[in-house]
Amino acid sequence: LLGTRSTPTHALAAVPVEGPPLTVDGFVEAFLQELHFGQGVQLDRSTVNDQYLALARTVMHYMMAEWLETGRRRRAEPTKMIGYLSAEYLLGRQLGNALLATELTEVAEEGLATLGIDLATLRSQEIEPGLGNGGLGRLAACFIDSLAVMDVPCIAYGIRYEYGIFRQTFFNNRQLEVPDNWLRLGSPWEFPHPERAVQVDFGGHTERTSDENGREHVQWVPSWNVQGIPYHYMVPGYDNKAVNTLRLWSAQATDAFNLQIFNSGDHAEAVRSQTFAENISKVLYPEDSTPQGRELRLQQQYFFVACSLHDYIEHTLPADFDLRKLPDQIIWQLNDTHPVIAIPELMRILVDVKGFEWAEAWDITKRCFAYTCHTLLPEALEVWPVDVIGRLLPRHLEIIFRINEDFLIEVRERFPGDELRVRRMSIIAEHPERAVRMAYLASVAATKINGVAALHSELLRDKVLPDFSEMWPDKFTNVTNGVTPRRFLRLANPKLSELITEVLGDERWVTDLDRLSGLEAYADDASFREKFRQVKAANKTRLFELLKRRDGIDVAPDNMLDVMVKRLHEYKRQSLKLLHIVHLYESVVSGRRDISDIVPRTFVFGAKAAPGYHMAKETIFLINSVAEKINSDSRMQGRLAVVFPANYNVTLAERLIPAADLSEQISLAGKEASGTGNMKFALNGALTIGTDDGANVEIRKLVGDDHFFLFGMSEPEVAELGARGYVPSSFYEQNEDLRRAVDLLGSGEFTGSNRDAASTVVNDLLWNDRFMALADFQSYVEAQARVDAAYADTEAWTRSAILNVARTGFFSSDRSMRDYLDRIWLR
Ligand code: H53
Repeated sequence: LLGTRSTPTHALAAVPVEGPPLTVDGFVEAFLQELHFGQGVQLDRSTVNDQYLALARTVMHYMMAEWLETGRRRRAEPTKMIGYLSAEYLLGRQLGNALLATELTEVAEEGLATLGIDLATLRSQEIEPGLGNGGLGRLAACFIDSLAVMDVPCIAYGIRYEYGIFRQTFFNNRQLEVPDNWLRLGSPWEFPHPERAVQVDFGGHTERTSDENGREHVQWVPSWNVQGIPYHYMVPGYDNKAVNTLRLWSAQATDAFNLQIFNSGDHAEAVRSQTFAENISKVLYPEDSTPQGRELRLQQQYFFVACSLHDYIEHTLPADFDLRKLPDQIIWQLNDTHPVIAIPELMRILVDVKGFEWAEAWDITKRCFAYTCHTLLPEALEVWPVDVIGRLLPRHLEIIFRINEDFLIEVRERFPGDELRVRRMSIIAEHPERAVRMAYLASVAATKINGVAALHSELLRDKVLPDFSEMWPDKFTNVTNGVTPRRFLRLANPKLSELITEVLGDERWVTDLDRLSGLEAYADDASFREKFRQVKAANKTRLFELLKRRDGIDVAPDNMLDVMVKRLHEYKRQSLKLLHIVHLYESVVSGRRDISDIVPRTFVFGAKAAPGYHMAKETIFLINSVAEKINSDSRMQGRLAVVFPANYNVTLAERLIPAADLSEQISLAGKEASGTGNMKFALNGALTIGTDDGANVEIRKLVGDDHFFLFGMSEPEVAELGARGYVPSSFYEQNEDLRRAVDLLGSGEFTGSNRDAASTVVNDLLWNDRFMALADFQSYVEAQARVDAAYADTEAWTRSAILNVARTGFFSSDRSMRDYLDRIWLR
C-alpha cells in the first residue's frame, strides 16, 4: 500500500475529461444529479446543508476537469515547481471563490433560482476552514491563489487539522474558546487518497554499521510510527483553466501499530494508541507569532514535512529520477521556521536511504530550500531543546549536529580567532538550555532568506541575523507581502469591483492590479466620487445587517467606521486604541468637550487572543467592558460607539474591510513584520492611521503623505528610547490627557467598580509597557484629530480614499509571486 507510485504500470489511453456544460440547464442537471445520487435526497426533502454540499460538489466537477487537464499538461512539459511548506493555510470559505474561478456565479444563481433555491443562503451555510491563526496562514492562502492564477506549478503542503482555530465567544466580557469542529457538516472541497498514505517514524535510536569499503551507514531504528493520509484540495486559477493542488496530511494509526496491541488482547490500549497517533493532526496550536515549545507541535511539524518530502520524491517524481537533479525540479519554500525540520529530513533521505555521500547530499539540499522569516520578535523564533529533538528524532539531531560542525568550520575559516562569533552563530544554543535554533538552521541551508516587507527585510538583515548577512550578503532579499485581489476585492467588494470595471472598461485589473492606477484620474471627478461614496455606504449597510443578524449588534448608520482587526498581541497595541477611546469618552463626561464637537465614530475591534496569553485576554475583557459602558451611556448619543463582534475570521473580514473608513495599523515601529490587513483596507478605500512599521511604510510611500495619517516614533527612535531607558510613567505624569485616560481606565469605572479587573493591563502600561504605547499616545491623539478634520471634508476624504485604491495595486499577491520567482525560485 505504502509507496504506490502514481505512474500506472500498464498503459491505458487517457480519456478526455470534460466538466458538465456551462449552461443553466447543464448546471441544474449536474446539481440535481449530485443532490440525488451524491447526497441521496430529493429536492423537496433536502436541507440547506444538503443543497450546499450538492452545490459544492457540482462546482467541483467543473474544477476537476481543469485540474486533471492541468496535471496532464504539466506532466507533458515538466518545469521546476514550487513546494510550499506551511503549517497553516487560512483559506476562508471556498464556494464563492470556486464559483468565480469557474465563471459559474451567474449560471449557478440562475439555475438554483429555477429550483427555488437562493445562492446567497447556500453560501452562508459554509463553515470556513480555519486552518491558520492569522497573517502567516492567510498569506499562504493568498500565495497559492496567485500561483494558480499565474499558472505556476506548485504543490502546497500542510496539515489537515481536525480542529482549526478556536471559535471565540464572549461571556461576561471575557473570551471563551469553543472548539472549531469545522468538518462536522461535511467537507465537500477535499478528497482523500488513502492509497497514497505515507508512513512517518518517530523515536527510537540509531545504529551504525560499516560496509566492505569501510563506509559508515547509519540506520535509524524508530520506536513508533503513524501514517499520513493526504487530502487534496483544488486551488483554481482565474480565467486560465489552471488548477493547482493543496495537499493536507491527516494522521492515522498504522495497522501494525494497532494490530500488535490488539493481538495482545488489550483492546482499550489499542484504541488509546490509535488516539495518540491521531492526536498529531487533531488541533491547530492557537499561538500566533509566539510559539510554545510543545512536543506535539514538533511532532506536527515533522509529520507534515516528512509526508510531503516522501510524497514528492516517491510519488510525484518519475521512478527513475536522478536525485542529483532535484534542485532543478523543485524549490521548497519554508514558511517561517515551522517546516525547517525538512532540511535534516532531506539529508536523511539522501544519505541514509538513497546512499549519497554527505558532501553531495548537502550540496543538493542547500539548493532545494529557501526560507521566509515573518517576524522580528526574538521570542517568535522557534528553538527546540536538544533533548526533545533527540527523543523524537534521534537521527535528525545527529544530522543537525553534523551540519553545525561543518558550518562552524566554515565560520572559523572566514573569521579566524573570532570564537565569540562562532558561539553566536552556532545552530546549537547553549543557554538557557541546549537547543536548536531553527532560524539559524534555515539560514545555513537556504539558498535565499527573505523578509516580508522592505523595512522588515532590512531589520532582519541588520538586527536579527547580522552575522549571517555578513557571511552571506547575497542570500538576503526582500519580498513584500501581498493579498489576492480575487478574494479581497473582486469577491469581498462586488459593488466597488463593478464600479472599477465600469470606468476601466474591463476586468483585466483582477489579474493585473497595477491597472487600478487608471482610477487616479477619476479622483477629481465629482460624479465618480459620489458613486464611490454610495458603494461605501452600501457596504456599511451590508455589514450592519450582518452584525445585527450575527451578533445582535446595532450600529449607527452614519458614523465614521474606524476598524482595528487582527490577532490580539501586545506589540500590535490594541491597548493604545483603547486609551484613545477612553480619552475621547473622558473628555466628554468630564465636560471638557461637548459631544457635538466629536466627529461621530464607531470603533470596531476584531481579535482572538491565544488561550494561554493572559495579557491579551485581559485586554479583550477591558475592550468589552469599555464598549459596554460607552454604548449604554446616553450622553454619547450614539456619536461614540464601540463594537467587538466575536470570532473575527476571514468570513467576517470580507464584510468588514469593504465597509471601513479608517484602518488602524498602530504597532510599535519595528515590531510588525509586514501586516497584510493594512493592504486589504487600503485596496478597499479605507485611509490608514499608522506607524512607520512593516508594509505601512510602503503603503504610505505609494499613496502619499496627504492620504495617510502617520504618527509615532520611527524604528530608530524606538531603538534610541529603549537604549536611553524607557520609563512609561514619566509620559503618564507629563501628559494630562493620558493621565486622565489611564486613571479612568484603572478606576473601575468600566469594570463595575472593580479596580482589580483593570489592573493587569493598566499596571503593565504604567510600569512595563514593553511596546511603548504611552510614548506614542500624544502623537496618536494628534493624528486622530487630523483624521477628524479630514473626515469632515467629505469630498477631500473621498478623493483620498479613491487614491488609496488607485495606488495600491502593488500589493497584489500576484506581484509578490513574481518577486519570489525572480529573486528566489528561478535564480
Ligand atoms: O505573518 C504575516 C505578517 C505579520 C506577521 C505574521 C506572522 C504570523 O502570523 C505568525 C508567525 C509569525 O512569525 C509571523 O506577524 O506581520 O504580515 C505574513 O508575513
